[in-house]
Formats: sequence, C-alpha cells, structure tokens
Amino acid sequence: MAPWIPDCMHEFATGRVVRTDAKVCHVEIGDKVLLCAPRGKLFEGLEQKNPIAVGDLVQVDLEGNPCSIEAVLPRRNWLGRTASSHDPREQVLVANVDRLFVIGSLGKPGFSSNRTDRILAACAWHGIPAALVINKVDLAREGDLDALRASYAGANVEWHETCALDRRGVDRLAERLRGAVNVFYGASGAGKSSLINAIQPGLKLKVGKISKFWDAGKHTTAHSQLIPLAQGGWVIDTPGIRTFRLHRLSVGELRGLFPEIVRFQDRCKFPDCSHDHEPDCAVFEAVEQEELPATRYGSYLEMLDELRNSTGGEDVPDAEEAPGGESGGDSDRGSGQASGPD
Ligand SMILES: Nc1nc2c(ncn2[C@@H]2O[C@H](COP(=O)(O)OP(=O)(O)O)[C@@H](O)[C@H]2O)c(=O)[nH]1
Ligand SMILES: [Mg+2]
Ligand SMILES: [Zn+2]
Repeated sequence: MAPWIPDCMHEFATGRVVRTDAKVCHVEIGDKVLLCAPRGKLFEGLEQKNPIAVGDLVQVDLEGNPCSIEAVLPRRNWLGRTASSHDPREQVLVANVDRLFVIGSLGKPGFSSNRTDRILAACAWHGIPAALVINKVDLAREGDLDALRASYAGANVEWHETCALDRRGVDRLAERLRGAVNVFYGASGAGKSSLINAIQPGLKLKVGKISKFWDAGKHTTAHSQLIPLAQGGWVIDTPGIRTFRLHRLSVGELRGLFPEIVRFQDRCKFPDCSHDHEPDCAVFEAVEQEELPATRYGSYLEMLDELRNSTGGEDVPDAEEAPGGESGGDSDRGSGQASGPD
C-alpha cells in the first residue's frame, strides 16, 4: 500500500515562550524569537485561565503569518495563583522553572519573613526548587545575618548573601543562574534589578524603577518576560509586589510545606493536628523550646488562618510589609491588587 501523504506538509518546531502579550507570544526557537498566535483550540475546555505562560515549551506551526502555536507541551512545574476574586481559575504566571530566588534585603525594605515564607511554601507546593538571597549585606547590623541563618537552617533552602554594590556573593549567584530558567521574586526595592545588572551589566535594567514584566493584577497591558542571560539561561525580574493565595490548598497540605513542621509533627497527639490549638502539640512545644523558629511558625499560622477564612481565593494584600518599612512609593499597598510599579 502506498504511504499516506497529507495534503500540505507543515513544518513544525518546538520553542520556548519568552514573553506573552495580549494576542501573541514571543517564542524562542533556536537563535530566533518568533511572534506566534495561539490556536483557538488551546482555549477550549481550559481549567486554567491562560493556556500559555512564559516558560512554556510549545509546538509551533511555521507556516502562515503569524506562525501559530498548536500545542503546549506538558509542564514540569509552574507557579500559579487564583486569578482574581471574580475568577476562581488558576492563572499560570510562569512555567518550567528551574529555580525561584527569593530576594530579601537588609536595611530598606526590611526583610519580611512572612513574605519569604509564603513564597517558599508556594514553591514547595508547586515543586519549584527555591533559593533565598539576602541582599544588601553591606547594611547588616551585628547579629542580623546570624539570626536569619538560624531562622532558615531547617527550611531546606539554598542560601545566598549578596551585595549588588560591591558584588559580594554575585559571582556565586550568577553561577547558579547559568543555563536555567530562573525567577527573581521579592519586594520592590530589595535589589532584584541591581543584582541582575551586576550579573549582566549590559542589560541596564532601571534600578529603583518599577518594571512591567510581571502582570499579577488586572492590568492587561503588562507582560512578563524571560530575560536571556549572556552566559546561557534566563531570568524573570518580577515586581513581586504582593503575595498571592495558593490555588486549592487544604489545611493538611499546608502543613507539609514547612519542612521544620513536618519534622516535629509526628509527635503531636492528634495525627491531623493543625498545630494551632490542639493539646500536646509537638510543633508548638518545639517553638516554645526554640527548636523551631517562631517566625516560621508565625508564617504558618497566618497562612492557616487565611485558608480557614478563605472566601474563595481572593488575593492577600501585602499587609505584612506595612510595619516592616518597605521603602515608600508603592501605590498598591493594601489595595489587594498588584498595580504596575516596580
Ligand atoms: N546598600 C545597598 N543598596 C542596594 C543594594 N542592591 C540594591 N540597592 C539599592 O536599592 C534600591 C532598589 O534597588 P532595585 O534594584 O531597583 O530593587 P528592585 O525593586 O528589587 O528591582 C536602589 O537604590 C539600589 O541602588 C545592595 O546590595 N546594597
Ligand atoms: Mg526592579
Ligand atoms: Zn501539632
């Protein structure tokens, strides 16, 4: 029998989405970036809000103008959140992440254990390896760093201490970004852009200015983007202005996202102990004995409280930053929506 030959031979290629705009995606294929339009079928029967996110590997039909995205390859992992208070679907912010770097700073804005612990929990939930970068170590007061190291000793998180100004720790950080898809997450002013500039001076990201790379709010004009690194790999610089509620997380699952809590909870009297009110709670005792950092436990309790009072996934305003002294000027504070600036 003669082989079957389709009417038209389309040429396909696999590429990585490096940026998404309203109607088109920028897809890196080899050494080129092509503008591609997602096929309508990708939106059908979709559980998530967006069929395609930055970081997705996609199959592109190279015929036609623009080229079209025919399929999204299965994701290794992704960072997502509940889309909005009106839309319970999950919005995928970035897919196929090798590592998320939480950038915290000393001085201003002050280090927020709450913000940090939430995103570490989110990474654990989504299977994204996480690292913690303490930036502005030039501003450290005596004991600052020791206290932070102690708080995170049991958190299973890769640790960096950096100064973007004198480049302390920058080369080691740069080495960890090589060849990988990296997300920089942290409060406005923590030094994300400064660190990326120190790693790759040619980029000249605006320091002290708000970028629009990360559309976490309702602002459809903003986009997110993978910035290619000369050494290979990418980084997403995110405003990360606020934390976001994890999609469809249960109380039982939350407990598993804090490695220190997991370590003690076998000894609780009740196997389903939530560690906030039950008698003979080994986790609570560990906090009292200072074997488990109070800041980590506090972050857990706050997330637990939110889960219990959850009304269906409205995002959480960055209330924890108000007393911590985040540098002024963020117009979105307390509004519950990420507005653009970063
Ligand atoms: N002292 C000190 N200041 C820094 C350091 N890194 C960044 N900054 C300053 O912190 C401010 C905010 O930095 P930026 O990179 O824009 O933060 P981003 O909002 O996280 O991107 C700028 O004034 C930087 O010069 C650091 O390691 N030490
Ligand atoms: Mg910035
Ligand atoms: Zn307990």
